[in-house]
Amino acid sequence: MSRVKILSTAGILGALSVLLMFLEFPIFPFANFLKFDPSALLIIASLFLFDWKTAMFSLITKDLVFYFVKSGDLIGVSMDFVAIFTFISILTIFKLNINKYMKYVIASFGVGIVMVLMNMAIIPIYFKMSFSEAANYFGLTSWTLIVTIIAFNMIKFVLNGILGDLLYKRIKNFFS
Ligand code: RBF
Repeated sequence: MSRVKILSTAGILGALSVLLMFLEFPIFPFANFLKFDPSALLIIASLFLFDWKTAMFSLITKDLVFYFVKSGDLIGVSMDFVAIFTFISILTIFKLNINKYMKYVIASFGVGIVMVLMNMAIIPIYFKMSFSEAANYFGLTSWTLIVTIIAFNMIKFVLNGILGDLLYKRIKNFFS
């Protein structure tokens, strides 16, 4: 497939994933700034169909378009970007020959750890209170907020990984 075709397909996948971002909803009502949406599945399909660089192109398209079309929330979109970037990067460098679903679970846990650190840095800026004050504000302790962030990211990425893989299997012949 030519580079031009690959990049236009990647752009289309990114633009389509913006539509899926509109389906976002909080998994845990008490931490409603963490919103699940199925858009990462198209970025993951882009990774499986092509490569890391092409998937990054789809991801940048998705978050740029979503920022301008819907959210205007630079921090929220950036957090989604970092989480998906981490997931596809771990899947790319992960070379152990294990069951693919185990890979999704391990990569999602990695995303969970990275996003706990990101949330510790960003929550004080976003909510203008310390991490532990924000946890109390949501009716949680710092530890239960950490567990919530890990659980959220694991649910988001295991589901998107499975759906992205299913879509990839359905459309791969079309692109070969
Ligand atoms: N998205 C994730 O995938 N994982 C996160 O850990 C995460 N943390 C966020 C923390 C804050 C303070 C905000 C504002 C957003 C966060 N997001 C995260 C993105 C959020 O779930 C949603 O996709 C965006 O806000 C776009 O609506």
